[in-house]
Amino acid sequence: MSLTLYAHPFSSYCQKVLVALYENATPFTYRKLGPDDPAAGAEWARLWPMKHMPVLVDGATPIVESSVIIEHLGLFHPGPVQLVPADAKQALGTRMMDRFFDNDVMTPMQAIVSDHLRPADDRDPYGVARARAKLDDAYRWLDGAIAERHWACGDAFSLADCAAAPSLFYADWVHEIDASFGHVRAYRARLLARPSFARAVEEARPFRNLFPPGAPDRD
Ligand SMILES: N[C@@H](CCC(=O)N[C@@H](CS)C(=O)NCC(=O)O)C(=O)O
Repeated sequence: MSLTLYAHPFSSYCQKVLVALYENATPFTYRKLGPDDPAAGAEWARLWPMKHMPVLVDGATPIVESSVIIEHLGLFHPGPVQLVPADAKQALGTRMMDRFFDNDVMTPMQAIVSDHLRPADDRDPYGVARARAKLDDAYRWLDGAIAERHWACGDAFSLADCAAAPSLFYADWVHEIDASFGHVRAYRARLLARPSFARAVEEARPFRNLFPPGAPDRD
């Protein structure tokens, strides 16, 4: 069955899925969402009225939720890089780290970014301060968790690293990872050097001017 991805290159959750696709050189049709292609946007809204990206269509079946999409790819379009371990017990650890990156890094990062999109009178300094504190908690915990690991769950690149790459990439932009969290900084650098994520970052580079808080001049 042929695969079609509705996504935007600058979106963190879309990058998470793009990393999985690039890891295995999985062929797909890229329907880029944006003002240049209103037809793609209309198809996407029909496929998933919640209007979250990314959406993958496999044949005629839409699949939503980045983690589910990556699990789907592993089951129906496997490649040499197995992103979710076949062993059910080992897979639990991978899914736990995937949830950590989505819930504890991506969510507070998005809260800070979204605050910049609010009208000036409707900003939420309390929510932003809480999000910054949550990111510090996440960085602190992660620094210990990965101290002796190359990737999020050990030696093998996994679903959890697909989630980690864009979440740490953008989280560091809005709330810099303190130098005292050296393991997290080094892990983020390893993710940036991974060819699949490096490609996603390059493809997103032309959109940096759209980053609501303003993109830093690095990475
Ligand atoms: N839980 C979803 C989250 C997807 C998500 O939040 N995507 C963002 C782009 S990074 C989005 O679609 N934002 C627009 C919206 O939620 O209306 C997933 O894992 O796919």
